[in-house]
Amino acid sequence: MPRTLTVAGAQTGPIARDESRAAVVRRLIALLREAHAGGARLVVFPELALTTFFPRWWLEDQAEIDAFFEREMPGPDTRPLFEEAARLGVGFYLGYAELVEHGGIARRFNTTVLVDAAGRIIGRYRKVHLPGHRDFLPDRPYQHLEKKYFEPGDLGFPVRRAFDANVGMCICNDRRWPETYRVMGLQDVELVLVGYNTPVPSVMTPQYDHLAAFHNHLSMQAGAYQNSCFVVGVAKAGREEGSDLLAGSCIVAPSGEIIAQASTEGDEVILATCRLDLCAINKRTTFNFAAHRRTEHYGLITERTGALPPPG
Ligand code: ING
Repeated sequence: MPRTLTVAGAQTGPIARDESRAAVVRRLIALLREAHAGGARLVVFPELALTTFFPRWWLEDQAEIDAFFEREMPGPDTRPLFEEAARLGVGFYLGYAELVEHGGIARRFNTTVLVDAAGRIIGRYRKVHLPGHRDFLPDRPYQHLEKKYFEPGDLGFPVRRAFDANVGMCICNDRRWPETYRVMGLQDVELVLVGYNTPVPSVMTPQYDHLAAFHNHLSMQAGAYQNSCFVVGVAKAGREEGSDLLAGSCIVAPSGEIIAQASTEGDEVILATCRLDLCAINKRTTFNFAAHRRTEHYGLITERTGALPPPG
């Protein structure tokens, strides 16, 4: 009997700055119900799925900034999503801005939680790779200030057993870094869940804006293939507060093939029944890490942060 898991990507269209949490949660519940009707046992929502992508703005008033953060998960506005998911027996990945007090100090992370079919949080991940810049850049149509509003994640890239699979999570820019997938690959990950908010133009690399969709899929297909796992990438998409966000939500097989893909820039459910045993094909052969990796030559990957050119 093959081990399968039907997963849904619940792409959302834009979220307006003044859209209430309750209104957004109603949209998420509608997507969850559609995914459940399609047979999904696990639903992946985007990064920062409860609010507009506020790092596009330079904000100075801390109360205004903190209005985009959740101090509890679930809280009064998000509990209906947890309750409906538990009623339907569906698990989910939910990205949001997390504000947590550690020893009386406020910490702010770009976070996601993994929730099981009973509505319990069984995993948490905090975004490690924060793109963009920390200071106001006056010559840009909008900013990308994740380094201003969030701390780098402090939980690593854990993989846990859930939904009868080895499941890992990451967020948005993490999907562009091979280290993200390899750390999870070394934990035998079979399913990587990743939500994203990808502004186009990116304001950092206008030279590549015409390749935004290609680089999005390239990153996830490479990660899936090189670590022989499924990747579920889910966008918040569309024109959001005057800034375009890339769509292209997709589900990638361990072969690197895209097996499901969104075709709109709005709220849309994509579905795939993942045959998890397909992960074993390359885990046992091409990417049999134990048989082929030579870690004695990989030291620079963790010893050195930035690139150093050869002498001379
Ligand atoms: N967004 C973008 C992402 O990694 C970006 C930032 C865009 C980086 C384009 C490089 C090129 O998809 C977030 N939120 O990380």
